[in-house]
Amino acid sequence: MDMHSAACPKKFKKVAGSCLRLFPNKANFFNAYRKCDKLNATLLLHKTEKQQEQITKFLIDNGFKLGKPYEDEIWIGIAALNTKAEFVSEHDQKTMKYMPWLPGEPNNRDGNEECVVYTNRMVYGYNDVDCNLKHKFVCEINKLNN
Ligand SMILES: [Ca+2]
Repeated sequence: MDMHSAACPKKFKKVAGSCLRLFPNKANFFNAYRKCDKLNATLLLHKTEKQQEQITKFLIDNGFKLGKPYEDEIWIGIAALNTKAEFVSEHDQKTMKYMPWLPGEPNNRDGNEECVVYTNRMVYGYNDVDCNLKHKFVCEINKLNN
């Protein structure tokens, strides 16, 4: 292996400049977040449309049935748990420049949707949902400056 290449930890796979690890067992947002944190990782974030495409391909290749709505949705590391109810990266509370919301989202249904999942309703994108729902998740370690 090239000494200059940023190797990923065991069980993580290098995708689009990040190391990703899939967790097929569903958990609520908080437990998923903690699980990633213990691995010095964060919940998945998309930084650009190109990176989103590469990661989506990786997810599909790894058995995620993202083509079917409401099945196999994946937690994204974005939440609006702050006092301003603003969607930010939960890890560092920074505003995300790239947030591919699905049409009509975020809609904060019943005033109870403060976390974000990656899902498919004809197109791939974000939906705000109840943080206590259980979903699969991906932990990410950022390796490259992008
Ligand atoms: Ca919603």
